[in-house]
Amino acid sequence: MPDFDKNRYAPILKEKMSAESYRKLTALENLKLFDFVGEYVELCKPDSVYMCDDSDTDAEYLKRNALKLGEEKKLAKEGHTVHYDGYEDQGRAPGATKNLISKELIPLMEALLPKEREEGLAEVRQIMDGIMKGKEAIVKLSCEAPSGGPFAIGCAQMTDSFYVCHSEELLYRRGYEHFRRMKDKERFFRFVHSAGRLDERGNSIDLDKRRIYQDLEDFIVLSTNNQYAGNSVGLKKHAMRLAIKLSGMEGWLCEHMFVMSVQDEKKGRSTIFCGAFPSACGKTSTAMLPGEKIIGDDIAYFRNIDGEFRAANVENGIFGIIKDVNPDDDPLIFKTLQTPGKEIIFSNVLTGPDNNPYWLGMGIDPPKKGRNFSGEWHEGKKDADGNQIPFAHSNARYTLRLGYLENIDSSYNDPNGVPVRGVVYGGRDSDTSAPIEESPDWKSGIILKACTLESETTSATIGKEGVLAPQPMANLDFISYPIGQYITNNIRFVEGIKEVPPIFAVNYFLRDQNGRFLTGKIDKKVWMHWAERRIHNELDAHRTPLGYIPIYEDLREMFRDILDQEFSRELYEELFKFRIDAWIAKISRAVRFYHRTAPDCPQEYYDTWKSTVEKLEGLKGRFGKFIAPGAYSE
Ligand code: SPV
Ligand code: MN
Repeated sequence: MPDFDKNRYAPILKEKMSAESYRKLTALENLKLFDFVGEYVELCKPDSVYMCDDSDTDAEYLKRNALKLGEEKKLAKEGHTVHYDGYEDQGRAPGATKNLISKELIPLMEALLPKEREEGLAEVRQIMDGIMKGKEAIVKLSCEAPSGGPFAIGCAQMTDSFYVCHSEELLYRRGYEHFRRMKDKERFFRFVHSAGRLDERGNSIDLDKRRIYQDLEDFIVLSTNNQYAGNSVGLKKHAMRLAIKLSGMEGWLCEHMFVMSVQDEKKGRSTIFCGAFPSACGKTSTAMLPGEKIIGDDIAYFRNIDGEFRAANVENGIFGIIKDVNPDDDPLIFKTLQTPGKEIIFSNVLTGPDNNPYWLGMGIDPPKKGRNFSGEWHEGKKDADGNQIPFAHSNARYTLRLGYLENIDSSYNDPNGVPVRGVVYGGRDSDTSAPIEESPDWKSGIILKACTLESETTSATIGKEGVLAPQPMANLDFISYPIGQYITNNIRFVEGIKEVPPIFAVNYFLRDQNGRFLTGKIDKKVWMHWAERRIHNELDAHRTPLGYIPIYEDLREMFRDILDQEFSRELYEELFKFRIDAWIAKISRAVRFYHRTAPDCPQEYYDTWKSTVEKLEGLKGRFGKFIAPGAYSE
């Protein structure tokens, strides 16, 4: 047991912590944790410090204080609360986010929010000096992925926001007991967050001093003057950036992926998929497809365990986009969100005069006034630039425990993770990629599908929406070591894997000339079942220059079987024609992107992109601009 009484932080911690909190901290016998708490209490100067353990009493304390301090307000239904982030704090803030790295690495990481480490630390530490004055700091321990297995990582959060801790309580597994079992030497992630000075609505005032700085050498994240969960909740995207760095060092992967299982009830088969989609591109709704089972909707760790490709869901809950959650498109989530007695945090929705939450695309007419992310709101309210303020924000969210969902997969808590049989990459483009295409092999899937993934920007990050942006592996916002090396690690991950899962590329956003979506929202269920049956070698496919697509008759039958819908050959031909020019343009954009952002990208990958473009150019002579499904062979 370390002699904590002789530690330089003992006096300050004893002064600011109750005897019980101090006992809980020292009982873990973890000097690194003690020093972490001491160092940041000394710097941030909270009035008091509360140490949580895994008890329900402490979980209640967090909830109660979030309400008492006004960070959350009770809604009409029991257990439901609403939280508001500031008007300019409604999404992740890439402009304020930096990966702190050594000078030598900066030229290799220009597109990855780099900042020289010492300089960044000095800057943010200055902002943090005294930032918690007048407040209580909470120390909450959690565990990413189920404790007791190879995936688990301990996490220590210190914050002055009870909302942040309450969110972590819903989204992650409690970790005090995990820390008790952890040896003193074991690495864990650390996060310090402060919402900073608050206005009368309880929102961060000093947004000019908003910083989200990842120290990738010391595995610690310092986040100031913000509240939106993607900026404040340490275990979410901060931990993800740290985990990506760690996985790169240790030879595993941390991906921006859901984990779900497709159910073939007739055959009694459950097949696990992981899927990467940039924010707001259909990830949660794929993971939550009716009739299938969910394991996680946002972040997955992959490990090779005895030659098996296994994944663990890092989280224990969902921080999901609420826009368009309605009884038709997301029946399961909609039902859960309407159920009293579940502990759910709604954020940045409209609170109506009836004290119920309303959101965009809910399928219900909202009240004409209430409270929203702009404060008191009434229909027609305008912002400072004269633009109408919508009744709810398009990045409004819900936070709930996975365990509330009827469709949770029973394996979601397995410390050894689950065996992955298929990997999906989903982009968002209106005129290039087919609804589903299987790659011929893992490497080609990574280089031609995952690396060329693009998305139109969405409201999940602050900035202009609707701009086509490269999104390698849907992970660009979180990759924390040079991209070339990251691609190589993705390719090499399957070395030694006995059964390498096929890679499928999906796109739910193809449009016709009038801008209308060509596919229905529920059609993704058919694409996923097609992938499932391909994995089990039950279906043939047509060859394309980049992979395999479904045969019309198979889809017609599956649309009937699964959705009770007719699927016309005409629509099939339109959806699955191979768009040669669009693909050449897409690959060329990727090449320009890697030239600009990944000086360490191996020549071999450029050679693949170049030869693919040449091959496609050559096909134009034979086919024209489009290749009809079935017309191509190798
Ligand atoms: C995403 O935007 O990818 C999310 C929500 O999962 S956030 O926590 O903001 O990153
Ligand atoms: Mn995400």
